[in-house]
Amino acid sequence: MELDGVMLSRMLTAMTLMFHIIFATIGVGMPVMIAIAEFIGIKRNDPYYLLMARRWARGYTITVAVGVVTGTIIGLQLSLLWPSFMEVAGQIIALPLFMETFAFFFEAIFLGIYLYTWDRFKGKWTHWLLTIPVMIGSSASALFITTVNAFMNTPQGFELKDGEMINIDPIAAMLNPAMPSKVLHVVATSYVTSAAILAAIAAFAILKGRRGQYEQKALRLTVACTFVFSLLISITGDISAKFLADVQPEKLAAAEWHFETEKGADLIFFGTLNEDGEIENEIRIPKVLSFLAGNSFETEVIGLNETPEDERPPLWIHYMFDTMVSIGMFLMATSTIFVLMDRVKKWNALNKPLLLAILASGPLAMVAIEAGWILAEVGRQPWIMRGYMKVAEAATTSDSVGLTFVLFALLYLVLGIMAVVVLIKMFKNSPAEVELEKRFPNRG
Ligand code: HEB
Repeated sequence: MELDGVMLSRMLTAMTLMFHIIFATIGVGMPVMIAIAEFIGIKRNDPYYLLMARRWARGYTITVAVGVVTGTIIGLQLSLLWPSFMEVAGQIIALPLFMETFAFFFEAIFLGIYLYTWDRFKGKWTHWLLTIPVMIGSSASALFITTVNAFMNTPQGFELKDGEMINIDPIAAMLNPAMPSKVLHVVATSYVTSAAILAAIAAFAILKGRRGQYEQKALRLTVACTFVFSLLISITGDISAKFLADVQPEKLAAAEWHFETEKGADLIFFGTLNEDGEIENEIRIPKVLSFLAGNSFETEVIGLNETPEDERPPLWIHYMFDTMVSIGMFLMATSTIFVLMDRVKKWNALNKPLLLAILASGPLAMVAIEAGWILAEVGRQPWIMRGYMKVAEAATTSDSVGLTFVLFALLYLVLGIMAVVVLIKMFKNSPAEVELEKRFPNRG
């Protein structure tokens, strides 16, 4: 592999996005979890849930801070690394990019008020109401930024003449065909990932022997949320697959190693390709790809061979799809088993294997987020703006990207370590039970 400017620009962008998405995902999902915990706390007058909301909100500030830094870096890198793309597309995506910033400030302002007004209002619900603009702000910024990504997949709202955009209609560009499925899937997967991460933390505490009420209630709530949200992601994932089959068939075909157009197409799970390009060692589920593409086992699914050879996405994205879907099934299975076992008094839902599975589900959900984005981004190759501009045409011609790459890698390493250390310190010095005594000394 030759490390030219384009390759280095791609690597630097990929690294930045893969780091940023961790914090962005938590940023979208966590406000919802905080709002749910505080809601239950007020409703049942239960200090444990109120404490949960407080502690989650406190941890959330750290991840928001890192998200702001990496988000700003992305903005800078876009213009520095992809100047031709920004020159052409900049005018049309400026609107959603601006609205994302606006949504972020909206969220940040109310988050600030939320954090400083615990116990300051007469009515408890007044404080809870502040979670609504925070949730709206964070989910709206996901909506706007995903709109830009959707635009890169299905650009519309302009005409291209001599390399310049004319007749620009930014609203039409935002309402592009890929937008609904992507926004739904991104928001739903952020919710499930945040729930799964909080569940993993609760499971970890219980495995370490902290079996207090606080930990058990936190575990029940977060796993129940994982269960509900995992139903949502299977619906939105299905919508995404149907969208691809319809509008971006080459991405689905590459992800599914589906080479010939046919009806009753099989779903290929894992497997390998031999030298002749034949599929081996796969798990083959008859006709299910057709069903995924169009809700009937006889739907015709367009094969990769219909795409010109130099416009085919790399075939390794298949493994990204498999990883993402397997983890989705794992999340659904563990949360369902826990919720069921927890209902039956005789059964012990707090058994070690199940707790270990819940512990694993947090990091795994984040792996699925990364796999999903790699699938979506690499699956768009070779295009930066599908049908209009290839990645190679958009990159910078500067040759100092190599050093920049190393510097940013170090920066992310330091940021990542700092975030983890601060979070651990924050909670280690104040265990839940101690904090509960301090804040709610007169409870029942
Ligand atoms: Fe996913 C992406 C499907 C699960 C995360 N996904 C995606 C796609 C598809 C899918 C088709 C592509 C789209 C485009 O590109 O447009 N999924 C799916 C399914 C499932 C899933 C079917 C099963 C249920 N996911 C999942 C999970 C997760 C995810 C579990 C995590 C948690 N994805 C994701 C992401 C992405 C994806 C992040 C990127 C974005 C978009 O949407 O694109």
